[in-house]
Amino acid sequence: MAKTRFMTLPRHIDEGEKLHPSATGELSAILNQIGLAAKVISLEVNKAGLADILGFTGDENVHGEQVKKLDMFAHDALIRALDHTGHFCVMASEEEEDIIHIPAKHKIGKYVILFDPLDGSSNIDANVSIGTIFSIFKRITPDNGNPGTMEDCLQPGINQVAAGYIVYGSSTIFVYTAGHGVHGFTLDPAFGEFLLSHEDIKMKSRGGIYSINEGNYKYWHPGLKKYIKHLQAWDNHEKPYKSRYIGSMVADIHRNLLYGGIFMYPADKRNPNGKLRLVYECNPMAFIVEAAGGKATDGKKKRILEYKPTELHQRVPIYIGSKDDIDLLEKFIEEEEIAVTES
Ligand code: AHM
Ligand code: MG
Repeated sequence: MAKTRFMTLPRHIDEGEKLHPSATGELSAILNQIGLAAKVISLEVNKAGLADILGFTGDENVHGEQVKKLDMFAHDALIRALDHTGHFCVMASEEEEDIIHIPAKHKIGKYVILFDPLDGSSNIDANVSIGTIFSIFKRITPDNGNPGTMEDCLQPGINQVAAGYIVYGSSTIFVYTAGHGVHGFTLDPAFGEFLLSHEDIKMKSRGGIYSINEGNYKYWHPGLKKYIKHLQAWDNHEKPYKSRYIGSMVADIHRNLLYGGIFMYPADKRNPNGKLRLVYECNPMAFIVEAAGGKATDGKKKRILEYKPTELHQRVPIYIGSKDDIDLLEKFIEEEEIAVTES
């Protein structure tokens, strides 16, 4: 009989840290706290829509408390799970304009966290998968007990020490990497524990799925238009690529990570920097996908992880997924640019 491993998220993180004698256990503690926030958010996401039926929408819930929008609920849950731990010197959230300081009553630590509390939130009302994304760095300002600064938050993605996401879908799944291997844990709602379900995820070098908002076709780079036509043509492959686009980056990339494929949010004529945010969305997803053997660039051969952010809410074009798919896309873009320069 196969042995039941009961590899919970805390145990897995703990065992991972034991492999590094210099580890202090801090990163484990951080990831565990994020797991806790994820359970709280997951419960609330599962109740989405019930508020109307139970008649407590409007300004106050049954307890006389303000009813929060789900994305603000997720934002608050993460801050409350993390700000008192003594591990962080500063935080930043896609839901807040400026950096978030650690309250003066709590110890200041050596880590920095940036997060998108609920990505794809326009999908909530339709019961479509959404997610939380996080990115962790060590501070670069002196670790002397002083609060962290904007400089700590604007580090290139290559400096990340860990990153992860949680998808609230048909089940809730927590995926993280601390740089070596990407691991996924599914929440067992009966135990309230994340259990190892996807060990050491490796991305196929070539996939069969492309994910992009094709409604923007008219505004695309001509090389991108040709690339998509190439994927759709029968004569170029055994069969055409499948088009799959949820409209939640975290869920789209999670699927492609497991099945192989390419996700794109390009620059176009209307949005020269695309739509997605470098520090909250692109950096952590790029760190995870690269750790699984995939690739993430801006379509012009620059790694997402090598961008030096200049502002917190900066956007960047992104092509992310199976390595050979990204290479081919870049070839199409490059060829078209050469053709334009030569004409
Ligand atoms: P959000 O952070 O406001 O939820 O926006 C980000 C989301 C991504 O999850 C998704 O990939 C993208 O927006 C979809 O945008 P579009 O509707 O333009 O295709
Ligand atoms: Mg988002």
